[in-house]
Amino acid sequence: MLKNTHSLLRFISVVCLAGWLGIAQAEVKLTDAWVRVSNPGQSVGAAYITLSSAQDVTLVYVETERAGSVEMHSMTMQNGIMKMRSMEELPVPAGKPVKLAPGGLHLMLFELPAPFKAGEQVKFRLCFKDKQGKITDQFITMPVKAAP
Ligand SMILES: [Cu+2]
Repeated sequence: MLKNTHSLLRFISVVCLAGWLGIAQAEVKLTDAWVRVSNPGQSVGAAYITLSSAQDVTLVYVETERAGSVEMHSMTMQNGIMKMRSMEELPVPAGKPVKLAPGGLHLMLFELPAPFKAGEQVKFRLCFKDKQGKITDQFITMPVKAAP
């Protein structure tokens, strides 16, 4: 009986370790995520998030049911004019969090079927590619908030 209990415990700890290693491999930490409130009739919106990863990964694709398409955009000032640029992919270097926030990098949401109202929760899928080219999906629910 004692012997069986011991091997069961060992079995459980091996399973847990494998699960932990699996998560540690690919998981990107997603924090400070939110979607900006949009006005009725407005066809585009924006979402923001901070991405942190223990290894080099690249954000290659984003989607949500609440938009026809999602693009990664950078924003820079050029001669006093804000310029947005669509990015094919967004690198997230190991140990260097990438902050998407108003006035800078953002997720641009196109073809909104309905406005984003404060307090709503919006599900997103983010696809990350690692150095080996392996793609991992991550899901996050972002709250809709007015810009601070
Ligand atoms: Cu944009």
